[in-house]
Amino acid sequence: MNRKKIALIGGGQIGGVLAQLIAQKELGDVVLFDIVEDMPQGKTLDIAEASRVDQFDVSLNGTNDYKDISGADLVIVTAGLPRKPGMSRDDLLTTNAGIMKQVAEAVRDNAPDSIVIIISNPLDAMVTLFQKVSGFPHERVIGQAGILDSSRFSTFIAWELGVSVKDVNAMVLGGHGDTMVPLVRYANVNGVPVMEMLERKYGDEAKAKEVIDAMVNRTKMAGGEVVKLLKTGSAFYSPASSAIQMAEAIIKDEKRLLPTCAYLDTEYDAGGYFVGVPTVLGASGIEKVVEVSLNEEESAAFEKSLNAVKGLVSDMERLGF
Ligand code: TXD
Repeated sequence: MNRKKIALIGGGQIGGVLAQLIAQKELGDVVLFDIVEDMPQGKTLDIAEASRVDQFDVSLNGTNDYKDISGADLVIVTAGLPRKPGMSRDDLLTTNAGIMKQVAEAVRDNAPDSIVIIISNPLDAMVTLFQKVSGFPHERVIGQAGILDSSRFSTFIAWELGVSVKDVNAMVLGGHGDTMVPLVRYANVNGVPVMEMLERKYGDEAKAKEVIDAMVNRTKMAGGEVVKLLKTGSAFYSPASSAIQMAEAIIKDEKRLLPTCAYLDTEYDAGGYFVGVPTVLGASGIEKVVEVSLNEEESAAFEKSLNAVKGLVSDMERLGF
């Protein structure tokens, strides 16, 4: 059987979960790369030793040598350093941009035909830098954030309405930060508008608005909420699951319509930036950018988020990347 080869660059919290999920779903053979000596080898050996229990036949290998990612079909990047106390935003940007430049060069040299999913923060800037350094076609460099943010929004809606999260459809667009844009108007439960269900639940439009605004705000702050509880590190289960949904759509050529950080040329008047929008994901990566109609308020919110991304990218350029 000609299994896909999936290279994971970064074997930390998210990288380890990615490796295990890929194995359990038998999406492909895994090569887990990290600069920490022997750590990726230990994590992949540990996961592999559960193959009988988890019933998977894919292979897992850990490495500290980029040569071992040679010929990968799909690459998922989590390499980066978390923000340390006293570290400024620019310090973090400089550090992680330096790492991403290194990673992009190594992936370009060892897996030139791969499709790349970026997870590392600051997400929209890291996707931009990876594509710039690697020179890969835009459609083969994709950021993971919108699926996570949309899943968080959907989960909060399901809890509030007491319905199965499986029936909730709610999408978040824009940059992966405080200016992200949960699209309330498009949110529904199997076609029933969420706002209609809230107004019926509370019998009051103002109360329904207050409740949905609270969920929108919780979605925007959800990353920080988990960081505050964990105290060391950030969310890693949900980002990993979100990236696996993208990996599956690409590997199985599913043509899923999913929110991802994608390159926009003329779409959404973005003019050449990577930002979170609805996209169709398939074997060639981003197969289509889906434009949805936005009302005045939504357009203003999207533009504000796009401008935040543009600011981050120009900061990165100011810092020499
Ligand atoms: O959904 C999203 N996009 C975000 C992403 C959600 C949550 C976390 N977000 C970001 O993902 C987070 O802010 C980080 O930038 C990345 C990875 O998060 P993770 O929790 O996995 O970080 P870890 O555990 O610190 O792992 C990072 C690994 C670690 O093992 C380092 O040794 C490795 O990156 N690392 C490197 N690998 C390769 N090459 C270089 N230069 C390198 N430097 C560090």
